Amino acid sequence: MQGLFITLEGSEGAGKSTNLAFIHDYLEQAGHTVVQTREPGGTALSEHIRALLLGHEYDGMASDTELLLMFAARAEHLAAKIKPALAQGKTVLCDRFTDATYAYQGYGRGIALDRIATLEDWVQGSLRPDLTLFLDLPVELGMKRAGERSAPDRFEKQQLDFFDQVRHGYLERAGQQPQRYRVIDSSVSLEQVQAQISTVLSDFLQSR
Ligand code: Z5A
Repeated sequence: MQGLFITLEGSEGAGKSTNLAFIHDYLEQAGHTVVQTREPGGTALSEHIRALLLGHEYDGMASDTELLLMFAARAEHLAAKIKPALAQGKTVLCDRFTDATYAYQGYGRGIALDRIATLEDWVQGSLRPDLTLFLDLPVELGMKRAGERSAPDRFEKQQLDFFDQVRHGYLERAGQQPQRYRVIDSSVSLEQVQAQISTVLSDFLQSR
């Protein structure tokens, strides 16, 4: 039986890294064999592409280059890791996926969404996440939280209006695809965030 494909998304400073281990543990305790991975990245080649995308060596990279590198990394990740794991019945927990491409390259950079959809169909075929958790919080609060971490990468150096567009993109897509997307209010305490996550995962697993 094909495994479950669960993705975690978040606007800047929303707490993805903080909550990944919690989700991983929850799924394992529910009896799933979990393959945790991330995008861009997840395989040796895709991690090389990640370094190009997030580092500052190519700060002026064209938006189309950025988009195509995201999908190049994704094609490799799907072929070498995600699809084989799903075929073995494993649950794949992926830190960001194509919703991030719509949000950052589409809504953030302004690339036409139908061009992204063309690449999505080409690279993924019919594969889409079974469940996407979107950790949401106001941009100012997210930037404040993120600012208290390490030096910013190429994306984290963007301005407030870019992240406003990214958040708007995620929320718009969540509204369009309510069967798959669950929006988690991440402006509250970690305990309250994880209580919401537990409810979503419990409902989702019961519905399968
Ligand atoms: N990207 C793209 O453009 N297109 C694509 O297709 C894909 C990705 C796949 C790297 O992603 C970049 O790639 C990303 C989008 C782009 N750029 N950005 N920005 P990433 O996922 O690797 O990086 P990230 O977005 O910075 O995520 P992160 O490392 O998981 O960070 P985070 O969501 O901001 O979470 P955090 O580090 O767990 O939390 C931030 C701080 O808040 C930290 O100090 C926590 O202790 C604190 N925190 C967390 N939760 C709480 C609560 N509830 N209360 C108080 N404080 C909290």
